[in-house]
Amino acid sequence: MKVSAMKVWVYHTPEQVPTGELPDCAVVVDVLRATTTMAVALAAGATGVQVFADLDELMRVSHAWPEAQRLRVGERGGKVVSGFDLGNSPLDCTPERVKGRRLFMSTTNGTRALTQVQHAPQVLTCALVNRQAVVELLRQQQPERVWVVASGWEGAFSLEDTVCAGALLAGLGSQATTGNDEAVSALALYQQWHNDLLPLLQRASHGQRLLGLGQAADLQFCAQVDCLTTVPRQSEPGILKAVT
Ligand code: 3SL
Repeated sequence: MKVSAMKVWVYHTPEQVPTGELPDCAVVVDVLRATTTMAVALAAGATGVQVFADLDELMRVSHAWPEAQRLRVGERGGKVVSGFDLGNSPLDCTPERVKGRRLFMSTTNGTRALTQVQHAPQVLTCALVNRQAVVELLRQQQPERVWVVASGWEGAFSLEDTVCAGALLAGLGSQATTGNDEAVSALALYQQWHNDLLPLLQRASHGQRLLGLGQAADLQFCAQVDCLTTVPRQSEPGILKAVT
């Protein structure tokens, strides 16, 4: 009997993603903080998360949505975009705030990474908080070719996204083989740091940026592993819904 194995490629930034081809499944990672916030918001009862690269387009589309059923989430440089309801902190996504609402979201890197792979047949998002839930969904579905796309920071490598890619590979274990050197190094990074994820996030350049903005509690939250069972999955290009 042929045992099918997933093959997993890791890309450190959206810019590294190959053009002209697509995987069976793309998994977008932005631990600090977009994909953590998406998982939290959907777990807390948000009806969906719609992502935008462009703030004007977000305003135009969300304007047509009933006010009581929408939240505008905007982050640039780690700060809330002026006039937006929320600024990409997972701690703001309480059920009181998000339940029954669609989040219209634009962030510096995470939403850009999603746009890069939005035409893949299946698109999921992953963070440390929902890593095991993503592992279980992949195990059930057994896509042959999986791309893990780290959001990075403005085109540069980020420790927190790569360690999460490694955590995903560690969770898949013998069900997955590595497709590129980046995947091997992501796994090695996770094996080295899996007991010290908060110190790693605090050391990471974007972690430092967020600490400088007074977001220490967000780092603590985002460093937690496997505490949510919700997987954000794209239902149509740019729109994520919860799989629980
Ligand atoms: O770059 C992004 O997409 C954001 O997650 C960055 S921040 O953590 O909200 O500053």
